[in-house]
This record gives sequence, structure tokens and C-alpha cells, in this order.
Amino acid sequence: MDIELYYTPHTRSSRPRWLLEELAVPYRLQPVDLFGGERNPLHPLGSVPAVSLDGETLFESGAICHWLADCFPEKGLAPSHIDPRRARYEQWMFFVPATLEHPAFEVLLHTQILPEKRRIEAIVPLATRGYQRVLRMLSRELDHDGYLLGEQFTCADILLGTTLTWLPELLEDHPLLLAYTQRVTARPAYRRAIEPINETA
Ligand SMILES: N[C@@H](CCC(=O)N[C@@H](CS)C(=O)NCC(=O)O)C(=O)O
Repeated sequence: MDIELYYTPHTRSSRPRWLLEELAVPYRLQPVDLFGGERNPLHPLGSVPAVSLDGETLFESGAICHWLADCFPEKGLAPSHIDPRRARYEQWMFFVPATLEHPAFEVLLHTQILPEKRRIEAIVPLATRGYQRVLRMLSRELDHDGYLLGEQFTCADILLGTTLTWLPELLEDHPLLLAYTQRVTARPAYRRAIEPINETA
């Protein structure tokens, strides 16, 4: 499969890049200078990431990861549809973008991303409380040395691991999540995925 990832560092593009490194399949990176004002020509909203897969465009970081993990079943990053763990895998693949990400991104938007004059201070404590509530639940789920599905690292850990890196200061009260984040981001594929583009090209 010919895979081209339209990519900006320090964005949700890290999710498919990390997955592609875990899959160890050939791919090309197409840099998009989002922070310099460039738009992603492959994405109808100009956002990143998007991929071209044999010439077909796919966007939404979760969908890209979900699809690619299934395209390479032999790599073991997604349980097969007849595996009893598949339902829980789907749960976590949707949970991250649908439930975890929203409050975390609200905090980021109103503390770091938006220009200061557009930030709304009152949103931050509310979103922080919402995020902490989800983190407490995740801490109970990850009360072990493994991954979301137990011993097997899967694509769901890529979605979760990347999201947990967004607000490291909010993990301080969650040692199990801190340990989990350190465990998954110590993986060689993650380390490769955060290298500057020209070093992997
Ligand atoms: N739900 C989308 C969100 C895409 C998104 O908003 N990406 C950000 C970077 S993390 C972006 O491109 N923001 C600039 C913009 O949309 O104009 C996904 O997960 O792919």
C-alpha cells in the first residue's frame, strides 16, 4: 500500500505517525506547516492529519489509525473481529476521541493554543474537572503494568498515550497513568515518531 501522511509535529498527526512506526511499513511524510499558517490540502477543513492511501484520502486521526491497524492484521495492533477482545478495543478506540479528548483539548485551547485575548478563563476549571473525572476512571482501568487490553499493546494505546501527553501536569495526581504514559512513550516506535521530519526521511 502506498501511504503518505500529511503531518505537522506536535499535533494529532503524531497518532498515525506513531502507528506507522509500530507497523513498520513504508510511508512518506508530507509536512504541513500548520503553525506557520499553511493549510492541509488533503483535508476539507485544512486540518491535520490526513493520509493518502493508494491515492484515496482519509482524514480523522482516530479513523486513520483504526483503518491502518486493521489493514495489517499480522502486526497485532488490533484484535481481529472474531477475537473476544475486539469489542473492548472498539470501546477504547472511540472513548479517547469522544470522551477523553474533549475536556483535555478545552483546557489546552484556553490555556495555550488560542491567542490570549480569545481565551475564556472560566472554561478552564470546568474542563479540568471534567478531564480529572475521566482520568480517575482510567486510573482504575490501568491498575496494572500492561495496556488497555491487558498484556497486548494495541492501537488504542496509541490514541490514549498521545492524548495523555497533552497535559502532563494534570497527571501528577495519577501515578498509574503517569507510569502508563512513560511506559508507552518509551517504546522505540514512539521515539522515532517524534523525531524531526528530516531525520526520518
Ligand atoms: N478530530 C480531528 C481533529 C483534527 C484537528 O483539529 N487537528 C488540528 C491539529 S491537532 C488542526 O489541524 N487544527 C487546525 C485547524 O483545524 O485549522 C482528528 O482527530 O483528526
